[in-house]
Amino acid sequence: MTTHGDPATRSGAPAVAARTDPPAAAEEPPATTGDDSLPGALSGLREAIGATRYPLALPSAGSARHTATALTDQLDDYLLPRLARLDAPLLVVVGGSTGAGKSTLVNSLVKARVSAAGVLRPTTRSPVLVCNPSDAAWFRQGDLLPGLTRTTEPSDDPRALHLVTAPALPAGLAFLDAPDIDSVVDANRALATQLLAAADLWLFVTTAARYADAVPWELLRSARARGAVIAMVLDRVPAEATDEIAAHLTEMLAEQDLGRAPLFVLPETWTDGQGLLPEGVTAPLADWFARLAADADARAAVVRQTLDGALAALHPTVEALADAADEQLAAADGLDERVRAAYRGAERTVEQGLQDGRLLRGEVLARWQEFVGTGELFRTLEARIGRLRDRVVAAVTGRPAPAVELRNAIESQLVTLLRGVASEAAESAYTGWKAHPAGAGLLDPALAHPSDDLPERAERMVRDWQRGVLELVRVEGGDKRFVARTAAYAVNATGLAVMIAVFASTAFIPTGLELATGAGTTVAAQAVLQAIFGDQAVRTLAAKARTDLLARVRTLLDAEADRFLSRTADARPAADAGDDLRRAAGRVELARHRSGLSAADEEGSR
Ligand SMILES: Nc1nc2c(ncn2[C@@H]2O[C@H](COP(=O)(O)OP(=O)(O)OP(=O)(O)O)[C@@H](O)[C@H]2O)c(=O)[nH]1
Ligand SMILES: [Mg+2]
Repeated sequence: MTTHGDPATRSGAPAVAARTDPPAAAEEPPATTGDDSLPGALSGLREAIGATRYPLALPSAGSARHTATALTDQLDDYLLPRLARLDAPLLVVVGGSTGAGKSTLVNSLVKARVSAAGVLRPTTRSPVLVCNPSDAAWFRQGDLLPGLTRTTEPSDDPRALHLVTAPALPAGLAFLDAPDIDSVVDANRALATQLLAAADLWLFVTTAARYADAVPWELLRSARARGAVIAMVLDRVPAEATDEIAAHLTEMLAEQDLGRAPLFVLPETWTDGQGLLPEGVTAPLADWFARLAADADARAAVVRQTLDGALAALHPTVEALADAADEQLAAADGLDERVRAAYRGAERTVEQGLQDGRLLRGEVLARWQEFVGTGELFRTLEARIGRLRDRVVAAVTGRPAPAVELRNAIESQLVTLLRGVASEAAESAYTGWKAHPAGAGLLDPALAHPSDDLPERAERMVRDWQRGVLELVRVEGGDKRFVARTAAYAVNATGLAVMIAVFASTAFIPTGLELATGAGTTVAAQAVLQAIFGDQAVRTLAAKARTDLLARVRTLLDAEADRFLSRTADARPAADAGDDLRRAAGRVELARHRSGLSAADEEGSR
């Protein structure tokens, strides 16, 4: 048996490195409201962590989700209950590679077969906690590791904690035999990591064959970064290789800044009928723990060091969460912007379509020409709305069909335009998201096209608009003379003229090419158009009708864009989630310094 370093004589307690981190500058003011005690600050942090999600598939999201869960677990499993009871028994979590002999070692230290040891890997699936009978009440009440169900029988359930008492184990100290950290069983690995985060002291067990494995070193590094108190057992070392292996491991520990962790080297030996190791082999380790159990100050120093280390590690860890939350927000904004740009483009196309006369072609133009009829009645048009209306009324009197057809032509022209722009916008928003790492995950194929009921809604929207125009004409262009039987025609005809004016609202008049044929009709049509555009009353009505149409188009397209935007809204963290996290971590950091935990630790390890 070789013991490298004697922690008990070095510091009077197995406390390890003194923490030298400077106080996290007063970057955040202390909370002026709420509970600024350390437990209060930790509860606030827990809340801030719980309130933040990382659903968008960004490179930082996976590890943020993982970290958030691990931090919440650590707060619940260890930090909050430990702070509430600083004098509770010291918990030694025995962790390490599979089959390293962890259970055998725990059984041997407590001189009873409390945890099954075996040849089948992994043997330990459900953690076993062994303590002196006088400490059982504390562990049974479940403040520590509250997510694990206490059992009195051995179990294979990874969410169970088998509680055993052993009179041979002194009071004030408990061992938790954990599943293997490098398990082929996922649940084992996750549980082992969670248990280690709840340890006051991590007794890391490895063997001559396994000590260079990568996984344990990763965990050791993170435990070191957390300032946890660690002791090492190199188990089952063949006598002839002891010096060489111990020297190599010591070197590795020094390289990882773990040189001050006590190292116990146990030779390969036999187990007795109960599966226990000979007392002579475990004696140095047993003595070390006996001294620790007997020395309340030493135990308190270990607890404070691990606790303060874990608290100090919160700040940078939460900072990474806050950054990830900011990235989620920025990504959600970026995705929204792609959608908004696509649908703004659609709106602009409609607006342009209303300005460049594009809509005043084909069917609409033909129906318009038909509607105004032959030129006879339009040779001399007055620019007054009332007169114009007279003329138009005269033109359509007795010929309602062309009016209906014109109205339908306007409707279908607009609907066609809307379907086109909605298709383009959906496609552009879809492609924009597909090219974004966080966007692709939010898509479903239907989003590449306008919604199924878009044509129906567009038709309804255009008809509502047309009704609105007629209402406008009725209200604003109302003239008592037309309240007679011709009123409906008058309103209808003027309304249609206003709609046509909307389609050509920048004084666009169809070109000679469009109007080249059918001289009589086209002259009349053009004359009427000119009359319409020349008329201030019609221009005013048209401007209102145009604004109304664009507002309705916007509403329609907004509903289309919402199919995308609702997805980011569901995913988006609160606007200040990142800052909330930073503030909460800042408060913990301040409370930690005020608590004197770190100062006590520095004294303890001196
Ligand atoms: N000869 C000898 N056998 C040992 C020693 N330590 C453990 N064993 C045996 O090695 C096997 C594994 O030991 P366990 O104590 O179950 O190992 P473990 O680390 O708890 O394993 P998991 O729970 O699966 O991670 C058992 O068959 C033990 O009897 C030792 O020092 N010498
Ligand atoms: Mg085991």
